[in-house]
Amino acid sequence: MSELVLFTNAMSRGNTAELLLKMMDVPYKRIELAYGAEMHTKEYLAINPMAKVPALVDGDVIVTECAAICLYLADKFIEKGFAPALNSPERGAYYRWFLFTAGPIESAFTVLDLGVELTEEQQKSSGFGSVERTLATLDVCLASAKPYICGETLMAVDVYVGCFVMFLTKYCNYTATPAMQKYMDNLAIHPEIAALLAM
Ligand SMILES: N[C@@H](CCC(=O)N[C@@H](CS)C(=O)NCC(=O)O)C(=O)O
Repeated sequence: MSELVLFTNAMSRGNTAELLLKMMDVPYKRIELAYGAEMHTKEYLAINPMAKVPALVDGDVIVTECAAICLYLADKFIEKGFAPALNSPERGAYYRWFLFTAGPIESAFTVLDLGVELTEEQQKSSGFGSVERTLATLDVCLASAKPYICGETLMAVDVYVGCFVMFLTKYCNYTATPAMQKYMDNLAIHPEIAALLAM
């Protein structure tokens, strides 16, 4: 089997992919890239033309986009129990909230961070609508977690969504709703997640 190589930065979304690797107890080589020149070398641009981290290299396979990396890893090591069985009903919630977070929540995070307000007309054509609507929808998702998004077992989607809730509260001055807080408290019983939350 080829060696997994994760290109990341200690202050980046790469922490989410790395958290999943650690929780799955999968060996990998970590390459720290500094922001700026190190992400713009010819070699790294061949891996990620976006000049961003994280990126995962698995032999001839290159995966960029943090959500895609998590989905890829959870399926590659499906025996570790971080992805529902391929044809199980849990795949519905799994994909739904993974992609909701990678799309609308990621956009809301950016807009919240930049302090931009969209007009009602702009909200109609933007995929996330509004920060309020997007976060209220996330709240509905997390309020129905039992205690995790796909039920009783923590999956890669919880690692990905949990990290976003953490970013929102840490970097966007966003106050978690009671449902979000309860969900995060449940995630924090896992030592690897608790360590990241404490950083
Ligand atoms: N959509 C990408 C976003 C990646 C991203 O924006 N990475 C930031 C760090 S969190 C980065 O590498 N920024 C460096 C730059 O743009 O120069 C993902 O989810 O992986």
